[in-house]
Amino acid sequence: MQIETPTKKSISFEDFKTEVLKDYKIAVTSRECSLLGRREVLTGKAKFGIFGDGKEIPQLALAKAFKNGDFRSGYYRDQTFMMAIGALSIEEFFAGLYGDNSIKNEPMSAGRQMGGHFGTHNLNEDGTWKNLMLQKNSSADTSPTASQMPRLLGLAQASKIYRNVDGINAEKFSDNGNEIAWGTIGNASTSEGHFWETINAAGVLQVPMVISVWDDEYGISVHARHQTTKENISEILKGFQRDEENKGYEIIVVNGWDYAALIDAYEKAAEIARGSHAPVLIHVRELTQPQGHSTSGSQERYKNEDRLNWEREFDCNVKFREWVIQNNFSTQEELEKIDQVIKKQVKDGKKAAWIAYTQPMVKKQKELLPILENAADSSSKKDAILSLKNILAEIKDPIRKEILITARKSLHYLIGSESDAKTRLIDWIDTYTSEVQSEYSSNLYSESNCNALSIKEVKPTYSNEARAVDARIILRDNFDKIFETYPESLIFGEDTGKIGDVNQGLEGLQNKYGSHRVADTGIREATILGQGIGMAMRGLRPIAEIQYLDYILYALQTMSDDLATLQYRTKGKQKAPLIVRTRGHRLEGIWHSGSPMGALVHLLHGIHILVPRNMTKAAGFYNTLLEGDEPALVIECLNGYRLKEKLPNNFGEFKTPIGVVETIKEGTDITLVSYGSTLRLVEEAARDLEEVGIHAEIIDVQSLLPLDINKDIVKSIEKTNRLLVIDEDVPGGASAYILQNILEVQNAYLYLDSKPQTLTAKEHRPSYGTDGDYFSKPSTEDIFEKIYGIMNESNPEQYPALK
Ligand SMILES: Cc1ncc(C[n+]2csc(CCOP(=O)(O)OP(=O)(O)O)c2C)c(N)n1
Ligand SMILES: [Mg+2]
Repeated sequence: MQIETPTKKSISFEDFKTEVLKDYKIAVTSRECSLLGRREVLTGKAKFGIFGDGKEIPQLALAKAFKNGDFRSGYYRDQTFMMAIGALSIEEFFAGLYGDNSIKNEPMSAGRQMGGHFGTHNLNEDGTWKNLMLQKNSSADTSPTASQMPRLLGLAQASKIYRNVDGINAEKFSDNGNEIAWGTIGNASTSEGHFWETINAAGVLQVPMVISVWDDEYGISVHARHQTTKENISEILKGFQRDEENKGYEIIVVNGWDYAALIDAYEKAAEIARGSHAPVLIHVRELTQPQGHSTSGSQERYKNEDRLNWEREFDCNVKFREWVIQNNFSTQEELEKIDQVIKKQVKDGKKAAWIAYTQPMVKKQKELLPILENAADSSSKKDAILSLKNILAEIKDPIRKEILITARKSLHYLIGSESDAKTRLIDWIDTYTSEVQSEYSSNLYSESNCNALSIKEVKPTYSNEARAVDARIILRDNFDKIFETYPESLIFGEDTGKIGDVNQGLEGLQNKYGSHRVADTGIREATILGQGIGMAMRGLRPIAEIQYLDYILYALQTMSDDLATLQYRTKGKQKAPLIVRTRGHRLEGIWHSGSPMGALVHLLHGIHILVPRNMTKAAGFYNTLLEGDEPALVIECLNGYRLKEKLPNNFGEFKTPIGVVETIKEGTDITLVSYGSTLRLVEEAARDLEEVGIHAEIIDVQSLLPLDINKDIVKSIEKTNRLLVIDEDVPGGASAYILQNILEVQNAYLYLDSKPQTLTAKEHRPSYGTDGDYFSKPSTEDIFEKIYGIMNESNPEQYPALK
């Protein structure tokens, strides 16, 4: 018998039945995981659970349309999808719930994220790319609602680039741009700005993005009437619908319990997106939450009886089961048997995950107990240590924290005593700590051979007759060389394309390299960042341009939550070597002379933050970064484009090292540490100070994250015994961060004869008028007087008071 439903392809009844029953098993397995998962939380074995129950059936349809090379960017409801593509087993699901730190047991995030946050391994052990065309890919989830959206745009745009740009080695990433980026988002999360920004941008860019809205009418307890105009996302998006005259979206509405209709919907969406690169929105309605939002709180508090009854009836698994029986794919009895087998499988899988999670720690507990006993025997505080030991011995499945607390508290009782037993305890604590600490702290940055810090400096070279040119020319000619050398590199941003950026650092390059590689974008910083992240995750080398540093705040959430955490939250299994280019520091007014470097440093650990003092240094950073595999933010000096710099003759080759400071003036009396635009003022002040007999040494830190990896600043302080850190951030901002490093990490306090100080901008934002900077940020006179004051205090005879 041949049947026509539900796909257009005609397949035999038997084949279709096999597929339906396979789906049924996945749906039941996933549901059973959710049910048992909740129990694990209620019994205290897991802390928190957020599950995919009530969303199973649409995810099976999505998985059918999902091909190798495709990417998902979704959220915590997608366990069924992950199971359907073979990327999540029962054991792994529970390992995630327990927060197991072993990447082998918990491949999604090695216990770094809550359960329900998914991702695939896209990198080899050495940090190089796997062949992403041989697997189904999921970018690593993040918890903030809609934070998956900006990245989704870039994942989709990568296909557009691969289809339209010649010369890129796409073997591991693309087959002529046929890959779809599939997004998922909850109905309530569509209220976020990121959703709207991404939807508009994908419509403009016409990229193969299929976004599914899982609509269960709620966002935790808040009903759609508080979330969405007309309570209907597809209705209000109708203006985006494409037609004969205009490109736009294909919008599909389908009920989440209707297996056959869902398969049709996803097949149609895939055809459109793969073929024409038009984006598609699938509004999946009438979904439910059988167990409520998560394990914290119960839905009975905000759903009435009618709603709860409706949810029971329209539970997608219940409806699917009815459909399977009605269409004679199986019988009630057969399905019950399947259900029983799966219940047992899930229970067994859960047990196996618990054992795999707890056993290594039980082993350590057992190892520690006799060491504690021996230590107790050798101590006058025997009873106290034995009591700690006994408490630990009683814990059935101890976690690392409990084991280490016991060991360390016991050691505290041994202060002042000496014994072999104590030495053994100390060794055990040190070994165990160093063994496990990396499970929690590794991979914030790349640990591969091409991490940015391993790339060596290459100095710019100059011909004898080298001219001094407007500094923007140096950037332009260097970018030219970059685009010539790296076909996979591209740059985009506001005014980046046609006019070649607002300061013409890209002048003429769109004509030369085409509008896919040197591109204008809409005014939408968060998704400019997202474009970069997504494309970088698919093997391209994007440079995302944020027009001014003051506007990076729009993109900061995406940088901080997504880009900065990517390596860490996947324990090095995904990377996005995105370069973010912007310009800032002093110029004019609140929104064109910001230098919020402390704020950025604090929020962006995981991204290199580079603050070149001129355009040659900046160009050198771009060259370094393109050879590495890490994300970075490069802040060019906004007032530096028209200053003259000597024209190098090795564009594309000279490299500014990352994390290495540079001494730009030698001196013996005081060490001045600064960066960026402020440095020119520091240099001026230092020249003036020479006139009064003060010889200052000036150090340009060049990169804030990481900062002075060779600890060179302290070497200068050993000589000068005095320190002033100068910048134009607020008091306690980046200058305090630098000072903390110099005092605490580099131990400079050992060599100081004067109070180490900072000189910063005022705590308000810079005023606009022509003298706004003068009264808001440190001036040459401020710097001079501050330093003179320090010298006066140390030797009033030689440096009599200024006033
Ligand atoms: C930016 C942000 N705000 C708040 C939260 C807390 N939060 C987690 S899930 C959620 C509701 C999301 O609802 P919806 O998008 O409809 O997805 P559902 O859980 O219903 O599938 C909220 C408010 C969050 N994770 N991120
Ligand atoms: Mg919802």
